Amino acid sequence: MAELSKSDTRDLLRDAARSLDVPTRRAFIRNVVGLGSLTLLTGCDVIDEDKAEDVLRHISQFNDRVQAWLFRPHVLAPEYTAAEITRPFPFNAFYGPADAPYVDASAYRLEVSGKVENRKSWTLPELGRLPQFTQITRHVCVEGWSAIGSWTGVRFSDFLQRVGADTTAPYVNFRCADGYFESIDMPTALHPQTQITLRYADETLPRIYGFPMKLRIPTKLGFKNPKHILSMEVSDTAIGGYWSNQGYNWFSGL
Ligand SMILES: Nc1nc2c(c(=O)[nH]1)N[C@H]1C(S)=C(S)[C@@H](COP(=O)(O)O)O[C@H]1N2
Ligand SMILES: [Mo]
Repeated sequence: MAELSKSDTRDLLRDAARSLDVPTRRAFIRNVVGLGSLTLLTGCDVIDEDKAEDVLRHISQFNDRVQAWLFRPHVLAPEYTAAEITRPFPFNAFYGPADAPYVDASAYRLEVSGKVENRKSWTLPELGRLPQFTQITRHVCVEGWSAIGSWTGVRFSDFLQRVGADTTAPYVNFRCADGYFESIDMPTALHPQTQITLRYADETLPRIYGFPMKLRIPTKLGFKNPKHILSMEVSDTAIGGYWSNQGYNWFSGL
C-alpha cells in the first residue's frame, strides 16, 4: 500500500479544491470528534475544529481512487468504554422509525451469492453460533450527528473466509429489506472491525437499528453501514449505494 508524504497529501488536498455545499460541510464538521483519525488519514496534525474544517472540506471531495490509495488496512477506529455509550442511540433512515421494516426472524435467510464457493443461505441461529465479538465505536452520520454504540456480531473477514469468498474480487454488495443498498471495497470488508452485527447493547438488534442484521463498519460514515440486510454478493462490480448514487462520496471513510 503506497504511503503519502505530508507534502503529497497537501498537494492532493489542494488539487481536490472543488467546493462542497455549505450545509453539508457544516453538518459534517460540527460532529466529527475524531480529530485523531483525520491526523492518521492526512499525516497532518489536526489539532482544532478550524483545521478539521479545512482538511475535511478537501477530503470530502477526494475522488474514490485517491481515498483508496490512502486506505491503510491496519488503522483501527477508536474504541470506547461502556460509560461513553450514547443513550438513547439515535435512529436514522430515509424514513421515520415507524416505517422501519418488520423482518420475520424464523423465515429469515441471509442470501450469499457471487464469487463465493458456498452459496448457502444462513438462518439467524446459524449466524448466532459463529464466533462473536463486541465493539464500542463511534458512528458518524454525514447529516450532522455522531454517537457511540455497542455492537456484537461476527467478524466479516471470518465470515467471508467461511463461505469461501474470492477476496481478490474488489467489492461486496448488500441489499436490504427496506430497498436500501450499499457496496464496499474488499479491504474494508476484510478490516478487523467490520462486523455482521446481530446484537446492540447486549440485546438482539432492535428493529429500528437494523434487525435482523446490519453491517457495522466503524471506519466508514453511517450511510455505509447497511441495516436489515437480506443478501450479500461478492462481485467484480459495485452496485453503488442509496446515498452515494445521490452525490455522497462512495468511499466515505478511512
Ligand atoms: N437499510 C438501511 N440501512 C441504513 C439506512 C437506511 O435508511 N436503510 N440509513 C443509513 C444511515 S444514513 C445511517 S446514519 C445509519 C443509522 O443507523 P442507526 O439507526 O442505527 O443510527 O444507518 C444507515 N443504514
Ligand atoms: Mo447517516
